[in-house]
Amino acid sequence: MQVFYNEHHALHHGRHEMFRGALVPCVEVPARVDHVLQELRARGLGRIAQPPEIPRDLLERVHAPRYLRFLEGAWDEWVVLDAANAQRDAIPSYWPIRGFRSDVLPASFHARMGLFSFDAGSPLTAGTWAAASQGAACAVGGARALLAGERSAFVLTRPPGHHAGPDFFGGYCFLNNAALAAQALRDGGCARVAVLDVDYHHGNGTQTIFYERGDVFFASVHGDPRTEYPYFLGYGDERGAGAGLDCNLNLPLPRGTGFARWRDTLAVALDAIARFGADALVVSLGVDTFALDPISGFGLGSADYLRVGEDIAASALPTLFVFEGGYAVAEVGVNAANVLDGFLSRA
Ligand code: OKP
Ligand code: ZN
Repeated sequence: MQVFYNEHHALHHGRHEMFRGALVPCVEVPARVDHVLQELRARGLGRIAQPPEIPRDLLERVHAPRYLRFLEGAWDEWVVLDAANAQRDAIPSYWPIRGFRSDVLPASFHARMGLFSFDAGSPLTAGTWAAASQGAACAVGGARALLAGERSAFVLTRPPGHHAGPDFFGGYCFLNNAALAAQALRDGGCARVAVLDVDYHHGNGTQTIFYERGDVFFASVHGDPRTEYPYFLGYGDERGAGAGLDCNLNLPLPRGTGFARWRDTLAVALDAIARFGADALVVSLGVDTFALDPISGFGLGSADYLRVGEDIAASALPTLFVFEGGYAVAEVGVNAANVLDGFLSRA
């Protein structure tokens, strides 16, 4: 399996995230991806492939140009405000919620930080753009591998992507790698693409990007947003709109759900994807469904991930795995590699 590894991922290394009134150490750390790479090497599982340059017009088919311009220059703006800022990451403080204007583009950097984000837990750092844009390039490389006839590929990148929307960052995500891959597959000739999101957290960014489109189906199995992040999207009654009506399927499950019920729910998602008639599948592969994950609440065990890979392979679709969450750092490599091994054993 070709692996598009983001060798610049460690340039994004947040120091602290705002969590319920305290600045706490970031959980989305470079060691996560290092462990996955190490496990792939130990198993002889992947061949590292070079990502292509990412075309600007592809970025702009998924993200708003003014958001991309902001993200690209944000760190430099932040440091110009105060030389001491080089020692701390940028975190938003003000958001234009209901009744505020979001069409304006304030001169204030702090105002634009809020305009383009939805939480205070996703620090923007000196290397955020370099890491995120290189990660997005890896996603495009993976999509092109499928277009060239590969049955599968793995995009091993961070920061993750599935919370990033058309013009906002949050949930540790800045550019939506899975959405960019799906768009690249569409542009390369796949008429219908499905995104299956198995991360513990609802992929609100991916859902929002494709909500009114009938050419990309989004299915997600995740912690019930009534109690779980991102709280304000991911409910079962969100079915898509306009041309995208019935092309969005949310399958929320209560905190504490174990593998048997989770697997039955995955089958529901895979069934809907089969009925949609996708030509290719993008999997937002979060392994924060693991029982020991420090920020999540499902009960999957390491061996269960082999079954997850097997079940996905049974769809018989060209499949691109895009790495998302998974914060039990010591086990994240084994769990992610198990999904790929399970897939390959049936592909
Ligand atoms: C990103 B992904 C923990 C607070 C949780 C945000 C969770 C983002 C998850 N300190 N805040 O979907 O794995
Ligand atoms: Zn997650």
